[in-house]
Amino acid sequence: MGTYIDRPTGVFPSVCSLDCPDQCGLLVHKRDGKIVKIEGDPAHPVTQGAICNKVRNMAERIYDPARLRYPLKRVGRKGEGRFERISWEEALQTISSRWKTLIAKEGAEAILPYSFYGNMGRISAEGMDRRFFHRLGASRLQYTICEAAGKEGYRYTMGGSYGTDPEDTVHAKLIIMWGINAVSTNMHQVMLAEKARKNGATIVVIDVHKNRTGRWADWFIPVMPGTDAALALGMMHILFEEQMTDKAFLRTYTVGHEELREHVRQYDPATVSAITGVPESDIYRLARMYGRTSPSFIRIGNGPQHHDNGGMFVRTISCLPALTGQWLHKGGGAIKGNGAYLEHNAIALQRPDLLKQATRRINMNMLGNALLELDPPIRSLYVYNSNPALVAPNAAKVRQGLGREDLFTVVHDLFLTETASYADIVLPATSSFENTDFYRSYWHHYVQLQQPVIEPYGESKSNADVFRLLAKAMGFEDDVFEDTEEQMIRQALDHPNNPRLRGITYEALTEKQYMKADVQPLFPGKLPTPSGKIELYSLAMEHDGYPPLPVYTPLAEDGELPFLFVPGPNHHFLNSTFSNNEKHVRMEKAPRLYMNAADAAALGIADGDKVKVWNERGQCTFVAAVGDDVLPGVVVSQGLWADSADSGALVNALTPDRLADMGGGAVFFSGRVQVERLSAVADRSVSR
Ligand SMILES: Nc1nc2c(c(=O)[nH]1)N[C@H]1C(S)=C(S)[C@@H](COP(=O)(O)OP(=O)(O)OC[C@H]3O[C@@H](n4cnc5c(=O)[nH]c(N)nc54)[C@H](O)[C@@H]3O)O[C@H]1N2
Ligand SMILES: Nc1nc2c(c(=O)[nH]1)N[C@H]1C(S)=C(S)[C@@H](COP(=O)(O)OP(=O)(O)OC[C@H]3O[C@@H](n4cnc5c(=O)[nH]c(N)nc54)[C@H](O)[C@@H]3O)O[C@H]1N2
Ligand code: SF4
Ligand SMILES: [Mo]
Repeated sequence: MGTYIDRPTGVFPSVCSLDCPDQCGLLVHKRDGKIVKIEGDPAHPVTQGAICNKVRNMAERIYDPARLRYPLKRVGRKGEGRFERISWEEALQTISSRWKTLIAKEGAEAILPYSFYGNMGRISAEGMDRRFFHRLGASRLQYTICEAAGKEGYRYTMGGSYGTDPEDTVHAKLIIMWGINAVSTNMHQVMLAEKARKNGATIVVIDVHKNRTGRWADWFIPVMPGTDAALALGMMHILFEEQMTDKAFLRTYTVGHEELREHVRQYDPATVSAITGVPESDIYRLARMYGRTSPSFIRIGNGPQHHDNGGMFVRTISCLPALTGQWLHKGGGAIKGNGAYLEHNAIALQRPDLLKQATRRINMNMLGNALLELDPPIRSLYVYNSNPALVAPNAAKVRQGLGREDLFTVVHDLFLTETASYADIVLPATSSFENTDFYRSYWHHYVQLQQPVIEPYGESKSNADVFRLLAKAMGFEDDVFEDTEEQMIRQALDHPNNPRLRGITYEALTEKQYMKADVQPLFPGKLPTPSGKIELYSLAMEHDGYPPLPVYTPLAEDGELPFLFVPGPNHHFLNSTFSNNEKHVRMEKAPRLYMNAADAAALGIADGDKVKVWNERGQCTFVAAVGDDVLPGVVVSQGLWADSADSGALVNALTPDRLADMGGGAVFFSGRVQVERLSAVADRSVSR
């Protein structure tokens, strides 16, 4: 048989490695050893052959002339981007000798690894790397940039990331997309919802921006940013008042429904309307629709939890399905994330036992602070699977930190990213198609295998290989660094604590490519909450210093500027990935600022004008998109644009780096800004 690499021409099964809930099954077409086409695998039960435009054009990224082929050392100033080719030997020698000296003088905690899920493969993202940094005794990163607040909020209510099986949502009769731009960010949930719609389902979208998803809805409900918890509490008020709750379900499977009923009396529709900007009549209509339709399904998005009150938002919304007993109806319930069903053996994979004594933890959302203010200081930063110079909040601070002359920085990536331009040493990374790894979705219930399809590009190496080499260079003799990818996959999937993975083995995956975990309905059953039930009233929250019942808390103070600024992701990039690929940038045209016509008129701004957006943290420029896609007082942008696009839209220059109410989460969407007209610009074509 041989491996896929040995066969220069053919079609090979694969999986999308990007940080996207859909985790599509792919078919990679190869001719003469090169990828010529990437399409969806029609046999994949969830993704069914459909993939996004981003990945359909992935080959252009894999073979982009700007892709890194060999290690580099910096010869220019930090951030300038001038580098010189070096050998792997020199790169590893430089890193290990700098680190050995540093550790002898200041200890290994002076070293900070910084990473995220640029590649979702578990070995690439949280496998050999963790072993290495545990053994090194480095400072530990808190992985909070994405969904930390919401995950915590959901856990308080439901005990962990357990939701509806998305494949069942075709049976739903009401689907609420709550703060999720699913057409762009979870397209297969949209495909499933379309099937439900053909069977009579209504689709409601609740968002601060009428984007692709809002336009696709049967009913779009605009809300003021950060106020959704109040809307959900208003719905609960009506559900109780109008006897639309499922009393048997509440008695059997929840704790605190009586306290909750009393508590939500204060959230009457008039009060809620004043907070959320949603008319009273719409609050009634939504609550009655929710109270009278079964099965109803809520897809809880990531957007609203990127606010100061994001944890409590998810905590609150996740109580709704219990009120009407939706968890007993096939396709009913909610999804925030489904990662807990597929939990693998992280202890075997990551080997926390290699860490001899606990080291400090550093929140990745405060990277600027960590680099500029920590005592004892961070002296060395090792970045992989992430591009913090673009994606981390308060970019000016982050870049000031990255610019420190005494900070020894190593960046491992496929491209010379904005972050890499600050590195002392840059290492070239393989793409996921060049590696062996396993993948588990945080939305559907499948585990998938990646086997290498193409040879490593130039001298590039996988994350696992680099950490093996670094371990050797550091003189670590532990045999955990000898494990192959295949062995690591076996160790990770051997997890007696999670019987749902039973039967999913390395062998079976090599044969089947994707396998569904054995997930049973949540109810009847016991949740891993302290009470075993859905916690509408949570003693654990009280213990942790939160109100035990869901509440609405206004956003934190963020100065006096008039607009709330919501800079989310866009359709053709994946966070900052693809923002440096010409084709993807062309598809996005230019960074736009969506604003309400009334606000624009007051500021003398016309559709298509160039505008400056600023606050005390920084400034950006956009093309104004004037209309009624956002409420007055709100401005929205989309996309994490590359410096190289010269767009002037480094949106994180404006975002706050304070932390959300739970989990140390990021608050990208709770910043205030001012908008100013720069010039009337000819290019009206890009404003829509
Ligand atoms: N095309 C594409 N797909 C992606 C990504 C990408 O960059 N591009 N990123 C991936 C990643 S890492 C993630 S985490 C997910 C994120 O994908 P989503 O879960 O869709 O999250 P966001 O796009 O951040 O925000 C979702 C929506 O929340 C809205 N929103 C913001 N604040 C509020 C609020 O207070 N209330 C309400 N109701 N809505 C609000 C925004 O307008 C946006 O439409 O997508 C993944 N998929
Ligand atoms: N303003 C604003 N900021 C945001 C967000 C937002 O909505 N608004 N969203 C936030 C969210 S939800 C997230 S998840 C973060 C995501 O932020 P990041 O995790 O930084 O994601 P990307 O920007 O996609 O960068 C991933 C990098 O990993 C590299 N990479 C890919 N595969 C590999 C590999 O195998 N090895 C190595 N070494 N490198 C690899 C890619 O080339 C890319 O440069 O951004 C956050 N930032
Ligand atoms: S980015 Fe998402 S939708 Fe696109 S191919 Fe990957 S998993 Fe599928
Ligand atoms: Mo994310």
